[in-house]
Amino acid sequence: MTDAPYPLGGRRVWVAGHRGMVGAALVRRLAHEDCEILTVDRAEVDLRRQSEVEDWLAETRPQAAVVAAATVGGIQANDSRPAEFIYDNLAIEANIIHAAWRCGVEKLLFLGSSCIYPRDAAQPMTEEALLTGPLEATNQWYAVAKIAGLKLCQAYRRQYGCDFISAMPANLYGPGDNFDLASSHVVAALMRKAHEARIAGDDSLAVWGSGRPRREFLYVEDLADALVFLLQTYSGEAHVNVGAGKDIVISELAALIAEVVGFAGGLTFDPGKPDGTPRKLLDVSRLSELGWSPSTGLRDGLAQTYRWFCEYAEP
Ligand code: GFB
Repeated sequence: MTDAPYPLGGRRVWVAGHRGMVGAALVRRLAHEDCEILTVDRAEVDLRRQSEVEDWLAETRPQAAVVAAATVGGIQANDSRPAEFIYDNLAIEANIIHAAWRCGVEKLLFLGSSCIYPRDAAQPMTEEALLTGPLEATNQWYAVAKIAGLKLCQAYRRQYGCDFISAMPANLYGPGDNFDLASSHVVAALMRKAHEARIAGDDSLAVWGSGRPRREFLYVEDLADALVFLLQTYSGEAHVNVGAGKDIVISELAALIAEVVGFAGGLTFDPGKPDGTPRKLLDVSRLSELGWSPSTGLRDGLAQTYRWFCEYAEP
């Protein structure tokens, strides 16, 4: 994409959070662009420490940066570790965005989440739904931090003219996901549980909550492609939703995962666990009008994720 408004060719691009599922996918995707990819390990730079972030940026001088670093987790992790979810994320994004301005980073892409929208937002959720109602209680801490990150980008754009943009993805899954049952999101959790249930010969798979909430799932390789597209082509104060364009009921997702994994037993539902937001489907018209759409269907994405799990993550 050499005729893009911001071609990456020849540029130094920092992926903050390259060990995470999103950052790692972005590094794989950026390898197809003619750019230099910069990364730094947590042991070297703690992104929650402002001076460490400033020193790193002053030394390495990237031209573009993607804020894929974050403290993330599923519904239970969000609900039980509110201080970490709000503090870590506020600190990481404030440090990176402020230092990026000071070091003259030309383009910065901040990553949020679809949980920034009100719990009862009309579906599908347009970008304009932001701050029109109360947040979902289980992840309000993370959501507030992500809203602040988006607002930081807007503020630095308005006051200093920085080309800082934000993308809000749907629920993500794919290679590199976290399969730890206490902190994982639903896809990784159910995949691991179905895998272990098949091996153990169990007759049922435990699904948290009622199974009735609906979620939209985006394959992480598709997200990485969208992020490269936005970096190169989009400049604006408005944030951009990135989604698959359709959602699925959790009970159906569980059945689909069981099928992909080859688990033939039934499903049980645990009402002791929270359902969270009833539905989270993004309106992706803005992104499709810009010219991007996803290419991986849910079944294919789940099959590829399961192959990755069996090869690299099976405990
Ligand atoms: O993926 P998940 O943890 O995140 O849960 P959220 C989605 C739905 O799947 C919820 C149900 O209704 C869960 O109750 N679920 C069923 C399970 N079985 C399981 C299971 O074994 N593990 C898990 N984790 N869920 C998170 C937010 O919300 O999504 C974050 O807390 C972030 O802030 C992230 O926005 C994308 O979609 O509910």
